Amino acid sequence: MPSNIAPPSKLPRGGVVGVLMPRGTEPELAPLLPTLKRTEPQRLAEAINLLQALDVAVVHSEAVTLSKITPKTLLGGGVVARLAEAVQAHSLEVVMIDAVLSPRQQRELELVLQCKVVDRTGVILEIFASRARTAAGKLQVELAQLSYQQSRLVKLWSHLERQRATGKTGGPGERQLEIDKRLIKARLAKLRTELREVQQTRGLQRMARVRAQTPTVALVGYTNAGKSTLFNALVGAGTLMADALFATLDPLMRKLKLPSGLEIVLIDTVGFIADLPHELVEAFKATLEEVTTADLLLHIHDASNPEHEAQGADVRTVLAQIGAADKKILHVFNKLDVAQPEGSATFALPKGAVGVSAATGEGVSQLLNRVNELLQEGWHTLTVQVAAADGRRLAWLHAHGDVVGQELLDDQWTLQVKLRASDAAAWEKL
Ligand SMILES: Nc1nc2c(ncn2[C@@H]2O[C@H](COP(=O)(O)OP(=O)(O)OP(=O)(O)O)[C@@H](O)[C@H]2O)c(=O)[nH]1
Ligand SMILES: [Mg+2]
Repeated sequence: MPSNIAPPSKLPRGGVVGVLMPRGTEPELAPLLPTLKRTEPQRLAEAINLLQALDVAVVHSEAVTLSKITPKTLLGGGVVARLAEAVQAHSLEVVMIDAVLSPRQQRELELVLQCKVVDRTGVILEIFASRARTAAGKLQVELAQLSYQQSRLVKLWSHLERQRATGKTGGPGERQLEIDKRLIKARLAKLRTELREVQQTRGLQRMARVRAQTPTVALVGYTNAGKSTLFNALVGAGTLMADALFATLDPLMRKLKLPSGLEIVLIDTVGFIADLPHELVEAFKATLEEVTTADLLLHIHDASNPEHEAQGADVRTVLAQIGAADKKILHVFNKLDVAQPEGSATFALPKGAVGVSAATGEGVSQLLNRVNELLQEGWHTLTVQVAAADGRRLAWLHAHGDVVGQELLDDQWTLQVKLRASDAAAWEKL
């Protein structure tokens, strides 16, 4: 396969990176820049934050003003020359341009700067690639990367076609593009088939059934908020239900028992990022669907990040985009151990929110209790009688509900059970 069908740009782990943040007021620049509602220093910090999620060292960063777009390199000659000096001076292996680059601009910049060049979407794709754990997740990332490249190839292609129309020739590059387009198309079709097959495996279907019966709680939040750390802390504080199926098929999903005895499925998700490229929103629909079907969302905020409010707003935007805006949400402020707002000793929690430190375990058991309460809001408490020999119905009650009281008298159990409204109705029919 030709090299330009490889992932856009592999960033070296532990590598040395520079960030360049173009800014400008030219209208034609607008579609190329992130639409973040951030101040400039915040936007630069955000770009660096993205790279740090990939364990690379950012040693040089700057904001540059573009008064016009230079088609070949996006950046003007003076900026490129200065950037080339920075590449030399800091031995940069990669330069991230916090904007949208065309494939041609990317290649041109790589030639001039003599190092890898990656744009914002490229970095985000790499973050998702590094986070994908399951077979389905990996396939989805590859799909996203390919459709990203396809859209860029198509842009380049139509550009060349315009050139041909004005009398300039396309030449061998044009033929290569045609081949690349066909290869990508074939690979995309194959990936889609593989993804369908993976999703149809019996294990995944059984897992979906278990999830449908058990309340599910999904952790969502901005990248780096501490979701995965908190996921592990919560799994440690509850009782992990040994379920090999969950462990092997999806390391980001665990079945556990809360201290009250209520069983839940806890789901970690990939972090949200402002300005999520639409290729990713599409390709990650399956991952995000976990969120739309959950009974409760824990929106994890990084209380130690001075931008946590803007990040929280971005997460709400994405939740709305995927149709999860009306979900029951508990706001959880994490990293309380390092959150130190100016002039006050403790972090001021918004009303109804819970504060935790996934690192120290502070607040984690209170969080589980709050999750328990919220999940059981609107549940019905029934008093039922079941023959002690009726193992099937007893097992059903324990699997679906929270048995809060029980008494055995003459081979007959009297149980107090909390059940979801739908389960209470199902019980009547059982
Ligand atoms: N001090 C402190 N650090 C924390 C806490 N929770 C998480 N971290 C750190 O924050 C960083 C990000 O944590 P993760 O759990 O990977 O964050 P995430 O939300 O899963 O990130 P993505 O998967 O990229 O969305 C790690 O370096 C953690 O060690 C906390 O309570 N206190
Ligand atoms: Mg994570």
